[in-house]
Amino acid sequence: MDVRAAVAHQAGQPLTIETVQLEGPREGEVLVEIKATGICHTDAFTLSGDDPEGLFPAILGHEGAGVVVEVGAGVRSLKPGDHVIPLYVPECRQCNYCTSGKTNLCQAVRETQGAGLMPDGSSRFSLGGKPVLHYMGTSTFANYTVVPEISLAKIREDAPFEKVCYIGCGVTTGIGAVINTAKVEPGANVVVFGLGGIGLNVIQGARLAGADMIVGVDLNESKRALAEKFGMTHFVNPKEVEGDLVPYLVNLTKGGADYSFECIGNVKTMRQALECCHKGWGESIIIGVAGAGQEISTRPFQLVTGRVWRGTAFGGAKGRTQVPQIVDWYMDGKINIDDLITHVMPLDEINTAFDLMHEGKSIRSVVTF
Ligand code: NAD
Ligand code: AHE
Ligand code: ZN
Repeated sequence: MDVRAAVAHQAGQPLTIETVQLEGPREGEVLVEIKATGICHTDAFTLSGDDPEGLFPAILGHEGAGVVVEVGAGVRSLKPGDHVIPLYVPECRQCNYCTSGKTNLCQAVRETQGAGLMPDGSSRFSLGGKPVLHYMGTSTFANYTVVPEISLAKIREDAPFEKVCYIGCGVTTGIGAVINTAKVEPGANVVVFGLGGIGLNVIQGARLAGADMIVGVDLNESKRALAEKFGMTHFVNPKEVEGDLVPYLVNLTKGGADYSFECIGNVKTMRQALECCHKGWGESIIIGVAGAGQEISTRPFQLVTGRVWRGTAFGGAKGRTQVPQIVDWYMDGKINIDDLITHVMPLDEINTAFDLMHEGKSIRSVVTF
């Protein structure tokens, strides 16, 4: 079938809107009509050429929501008409990662997914007879996409696509990092580096968890008001701090953060996030994604003296199980998504979403089809 897609032909170039061909679902696969997709910083990161796994031409996008149109042979858990959120971290419930009880990082299709292919090693998308690659197993920058059954969370039918698509990455990543990964406890002091589409969800997660002090760190003053609305108690602009940021934050939190979260993707702020943690127990969670060749460093003494450095993907969430619950939280008014979706646009204007992100003018842009 013909589908409308934003194609990434080359690193560093804008996406082009084209009609591409999409084959139907094979065994264990599902054809989904995408109704809405968010644009995450990770899409921009891959498009920039900094992603070691970035491959072109590809159809990017990993924060979508839509409706099942057709299922391939052997698909049992979904049927046409079901509302779904595609998952870049699947949940097969059978691999030793899924059954370990220690991680959400299902590996059932990770190898082919990282190569831009479906689990059988081929692509369903093509243009002029040449394959176009999938991205993160989801490729939501197209009005139709094919996704493995294990990479789809079934959600309730009254949830608005243009809002809950954000649960496909940013919301779950931020809130999940607090609840699943850090397991922040009531009364904890939290420092959040980067108040964008992820960091603001860390802040609302910290408020849900009952954190006491929630410090937000960002170079962009315009993020302050929204962060306060979501629960930030103290704002720090590093440009306005005299001297080093780390002792400033340690002093502000009266000894250091119980938990810090890096939501930028900058290896310098990753170090600051670790080192602003409380001696003896502070834990720093890396969420931001850093480019090829970048490495983190610190004095080992920081770890010897009890600070813990951890990371999280998709907020540690097992998607088929937890995403429907997070949709319920939104529908019950327990979490706020609406105020974070600052821009909505048609697919034709998707490059504007990248511009707004780079200019620091949006939190989340959503494309509706
Ligand atoms: P964003 O662009 O919306 O937000 C980044 C924020 O960081 C902005 O507010 C910006 O002003 C601020 N910032 C930039 N440099 C700074 C600095 N030196 N000091 C302080 N603040 C600074 O991006 P996002 O969509 O929120 O994504 C954030 C990061 O998280 C990206 O690296 C993205 O790739 C990553 N990410 C990771 C996961 C995961 O599962 N681990 C999931 C989603 C996104
Ligand atoms: N491909 C990159 C890393 C990109 C990355 O870290 N992706 C996160 C999700 S970011 C969502 O916005 C992730 O889930 N990682 C786990 C995984 O298995 O990919 C690289 O550096 O190679
Ligand atoms: Zn993302």
